[in-house]
Amino acid sequence: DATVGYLPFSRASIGSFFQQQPELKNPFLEDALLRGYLKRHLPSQEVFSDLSALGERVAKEVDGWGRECEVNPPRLLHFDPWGRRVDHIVTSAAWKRMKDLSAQEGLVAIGYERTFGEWSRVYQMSKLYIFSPSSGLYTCPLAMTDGAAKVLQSTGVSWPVEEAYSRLTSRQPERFWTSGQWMTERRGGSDVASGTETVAIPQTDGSYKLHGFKWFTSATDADMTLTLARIQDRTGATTPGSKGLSLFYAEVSRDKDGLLQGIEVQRLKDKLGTRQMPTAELLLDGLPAYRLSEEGRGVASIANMLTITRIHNSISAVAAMRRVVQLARDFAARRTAFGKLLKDHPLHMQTLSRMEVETRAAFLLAMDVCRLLGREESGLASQQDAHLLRLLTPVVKLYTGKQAVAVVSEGLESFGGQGYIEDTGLPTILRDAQVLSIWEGTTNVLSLDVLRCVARSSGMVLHAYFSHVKSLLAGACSLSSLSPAVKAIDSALSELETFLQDAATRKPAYLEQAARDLAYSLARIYAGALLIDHACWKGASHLDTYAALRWCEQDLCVVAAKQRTGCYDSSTASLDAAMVYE
Ligand code: UCC
Ligand code: FAD
Repeated sequence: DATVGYLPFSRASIGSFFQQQPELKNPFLEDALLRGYLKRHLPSQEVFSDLSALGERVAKEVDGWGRECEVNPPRLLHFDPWGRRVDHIVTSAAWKRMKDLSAQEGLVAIGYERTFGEWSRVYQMSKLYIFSPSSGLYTCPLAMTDGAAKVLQSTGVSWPVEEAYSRLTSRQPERFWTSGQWMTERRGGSDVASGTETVAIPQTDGSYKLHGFKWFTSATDADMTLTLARIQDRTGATTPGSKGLSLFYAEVSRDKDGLLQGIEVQRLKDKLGTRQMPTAELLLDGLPAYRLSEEGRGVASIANMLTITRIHNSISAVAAMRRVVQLARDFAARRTAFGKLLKDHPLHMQTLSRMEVETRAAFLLAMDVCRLLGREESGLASQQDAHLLRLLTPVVKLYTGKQAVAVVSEGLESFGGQGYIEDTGLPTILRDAQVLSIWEGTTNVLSLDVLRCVARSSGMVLHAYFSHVKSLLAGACSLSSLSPAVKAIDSALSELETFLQDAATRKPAYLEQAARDLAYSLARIYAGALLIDHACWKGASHLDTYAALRWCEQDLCVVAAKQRTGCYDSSTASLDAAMVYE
């Protein structure tokens, strides 16, 4: 019919407009703060070239593998075709490529080679930060591998773990091993002291056989593991509580017929996120193991692993925030609404800029802990550095874990409905962020860890914190542009000091009620001081100053503000419970 003419919507024709998708560009070149931070602290051409090359590979190739890990998740094959129990965890080709890449890139090795001295950890973690959001969660086994290497190093690299140590820290894909970290049992993952039922039966050759049930074991395709168990005496008795726990090393091996030695995989977990990675329930049924710690020193000995994995967790949290901001800003330059690009709507830019401030603060927090770790491992740490590392590890883990969920969630909204669409890959980022505040110590458990480390140091840890924050502000005194931020930190520090003095006169339950808010205050004040310090660096831009000012506008010492409401009083505690159960 000549009168109808061209029909844009007809039969198979669905119109000519297709929204351009956000493009993942080289995450190193796209990250002004990371580059600035390294330029300031580790200005090495070798590092820049390496990170730039990794960033290019991540954008062009590795991100696709990460997606493949998500859409082709691991599965458990209990039986072979002839009915034999094999408990084979089948993983994707992409997951295996991640392992090879991790070895080649030295993602664990760099921390132990220490080519860049005290900055080696910053270098290593910068690589992990670039890799993490595209890694298909391979950063999880890497975290545990790094943690295990650290424990083996601290307990002594000698028989029977020297081979394992050399494999965990190897750059050769065919030699590289990963480790598990099997702590959680059905009765409890936070309270491992009461929750651990696994027993270790001494063998005549000095080794042990483990019997128990591990409720969450991530990246269970690992080659070895560290785990906790109670040693049985001749009568079969064990010591309860933390004092009864010892640390064990075990290899995950198969016999010549491919059967797992001393382990049965009960099932793989069906999880909200981290679907790329197998997380199994394991029956330990005579698993051969070696004791690494003194008897009863299991928790203290695995603490080295916790420090490392919590730092990795913080890096992955910041990396998730950074990834969503990078994609969101790219999208804002491609999507039009109400006649202009999203980037030209000031309210949309305000939203992204708030996410950016959160991300910058989290980045500086996490990198500062890496810096401290590097100093400790190179023998350069002062007493103050050591105290700060102990205090800030749980603080940064708990704070960035929570921030990641908030920032990534906001980030998804910035893509509109597409942020909710599964095969854009965006929902994966949110699902995977949600675990960061749960595993490796929940927010509350880590807040209590902060209290414990403060209490056990008789004031030394807090002294280190206050003096370091003050020293970070020192460079800003002459810069009037930063003075509102400096004033805000100064006044938050005074409020914090007053709170702590008051809390010291009260019953322990008072401080326990305040633990989470205290940890948040420590994080916010410290992050503010780091932003100010970075803005004072000669290579900084006016936008670094702007970020510091924006950060310091918020309530920095939440614990003092909440205290004024009386919310830590014992009467409030009972009302909290009553209201919850009304
Ligand atoms: O979730 C897991 C793996 C997930 C996958 C890996 C992801 C990595 C990131 C990837 C990114 C993509 S594995 C499970 C993780 N589980 C936890 O984190 C447990 C959470 N619960 C706690 O942290 C608790 O606070 C406990 C278990 C540590 C509490 O145990 P105790 O026995 O009641 O604690 P005590 O009595 O306070 O501490 C016993 C000893 C003490 O040493 P001594 O006896 O010398 O005074 C403590 O000082 O252990 C020492 N200690 C520590 N030392 C306890 N915690 C620490 C610490 N954080 N740092 C140093
Ligand atoms: P619970 O300890 O029962 O905690 C429940 C709630 O109570 C939490 O909100 C917690 O904050 C709160 N709570 C507990 N104690 C207190 C307190 N004293 N005061 C105030 N609040 C409190 N574990 C491993 O060992 N190895 C692994 O490889 C591993 N992989 C995992 C993978 C995934 C995907 C997940 C989700 C978990 C994994 N875990 C692993 C387990 C994880 O470490 C635990 O789930 C976590 O430590 C919490 O322990 P729980 O589940 O027993 O919770």
